[in-house]
Amino acid sequence: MAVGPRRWPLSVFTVHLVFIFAAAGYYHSVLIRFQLFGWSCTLLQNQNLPIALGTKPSWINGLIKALLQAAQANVIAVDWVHGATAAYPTAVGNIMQLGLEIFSFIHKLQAFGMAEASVHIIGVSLGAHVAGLVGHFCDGRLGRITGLDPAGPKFTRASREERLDPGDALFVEAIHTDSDNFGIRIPVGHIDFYINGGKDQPGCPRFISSGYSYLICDHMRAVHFYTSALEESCAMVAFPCFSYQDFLAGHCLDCLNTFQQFCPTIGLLNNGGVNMDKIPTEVKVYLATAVAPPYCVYHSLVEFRLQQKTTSDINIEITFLSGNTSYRTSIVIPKHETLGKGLMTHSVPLCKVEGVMLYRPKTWLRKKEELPISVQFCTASLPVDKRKMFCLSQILEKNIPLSHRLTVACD
Ligand SMILES: [Ca+2]
Ligand SMILES: [Ca+2]
Repeated sequence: MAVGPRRWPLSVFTVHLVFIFAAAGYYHSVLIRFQLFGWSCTLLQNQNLPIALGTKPSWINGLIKALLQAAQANVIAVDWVHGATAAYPTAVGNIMQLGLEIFSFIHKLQAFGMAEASVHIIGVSLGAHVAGLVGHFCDGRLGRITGLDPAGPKFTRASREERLDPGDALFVEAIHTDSDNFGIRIPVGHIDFYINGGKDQPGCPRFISSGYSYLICDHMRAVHFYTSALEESCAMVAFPCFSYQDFLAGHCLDCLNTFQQFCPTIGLLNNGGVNMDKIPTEVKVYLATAVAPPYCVYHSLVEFRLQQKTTSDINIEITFLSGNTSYRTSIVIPKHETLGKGLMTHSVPLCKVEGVMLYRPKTWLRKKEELPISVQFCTASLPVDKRKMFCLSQILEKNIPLSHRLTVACD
């Protein structure tokens, strides 16, 4: 791989790979655990920041523990401290050799009866492209590759042979959390999860004064999401869409067209839970999350229909009430239109939401536009099944909140 001569800008990159050998063939009933110390964590030199060399990342034990609990599998962690503790372009230049070493290791395990299709490689950041190289050397016969925020710099314009791509394994998935900085922007798998749009993560610091955390929080959130998903406290289901803005606007409500029905889920389900003979490639899927573990939220469509068009935008605030917790969003019905919709996120299933409050805030408009409006409010959890939609018709007056019981049956 070509390595440019220029010094790479301030950057933090890690090369981490975790293998899962599914409980099959030679290793059936045997749990082999390789936990290697001295994991690499490279913080490139900058006047204001220290250099941390070969520090074992705090998340590695949690990820391995979650993997061992989620699957009957042999887990092998790859320590690459000497290759990764370098300036970023040097580390990038080293990944070919690392890929060959791991390929050779897999080849040796095959001699003991291990099937390539039983291998799942999880690679973090630069490690995702190492996984891609290994998969490329195996002619795409590995079972699965999971890229956790695959590195972006030097890879966005690289050839498919040089970076992770859908040809590298029977199923390739990527979880994008920092695609505006350290992560790759383009899709690189069969399914690409763009968490909260894939650029910035809720709860991560937005100012450089937060130091190290500011630099890596978005990037490393992919690891924390994945670990959380393995712990299976709740499902992280995602939905195909053109963009995150379209997803939030309620334009992408199911998986019928792209995946024939089943929506992809982060975790260890076969092919991400998608049940198709041939899974399409480079499909962007979106989901929103909470700010802290277990991160997952439920997504519901909220929509309003007016009986009559109006000559000004209608703004309506919606609040879901569940116990002492409330979830809020607002919808605009554009002037001269009758439909306005959006997405509500909440940490309990819609069937556990007890009430809904609708509110049309007061604005400085002409008297005529202050008149009560007749609306139909509807909601349904994603993926939307129109037969299970909850609807109610109301007259909304300005500045007068309306509360109503919300009764949606649990599946
Ligand atoms: Ca590749
Ligand atoms: Ca970011």
